[in-house]
Amino acid sequence: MDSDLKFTTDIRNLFNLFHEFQPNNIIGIGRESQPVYRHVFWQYRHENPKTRVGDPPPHGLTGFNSGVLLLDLERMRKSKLFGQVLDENLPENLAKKYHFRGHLGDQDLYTLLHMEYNDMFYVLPCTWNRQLCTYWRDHGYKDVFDLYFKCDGKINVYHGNCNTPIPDNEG
Ligand SMILES: [Mn+2]
Repeated sequence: MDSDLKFTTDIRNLFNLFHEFQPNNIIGIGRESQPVYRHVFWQYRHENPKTRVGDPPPHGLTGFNSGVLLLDLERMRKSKLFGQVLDENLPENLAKKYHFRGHLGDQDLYTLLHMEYNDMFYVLPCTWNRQLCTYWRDHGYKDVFDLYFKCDGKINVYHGNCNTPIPDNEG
């Protein structure tokens, strides 16, 4: 977990989401709640107009935010595919295929893997990583911002990313 999170519920309830994993899921992670990967995948989207890559929820491959992660370490160690991620140049090949140049560290890797290997990931509901940063609203994406940012339901974990204050009355 990131250090800029605030829980409004028992952390046990987060751990219990491991039970929601499908057999091939090895990592649980929430969607990125800004259109940053719509931006990063711009060229791929341009060349593949019907792609879901970079599209908003609920049907898009939106990209991930790694502020909250559920890592099934046993499955990660046993996964042949994840072993290839660590040992071979698989990430480099995917980056070429998707014209991907990231800048957000580990979540870029998870995002890129999701484009190719959907079922490696359990997608956490947005209420478990409610990101508050609105940087991209004012940097060219006002028209689609809310499609990404919207998160209905009772928030379990607030994420004050890009130094956004978490209001005191929220949890
Ligand atoms: Mn953070």
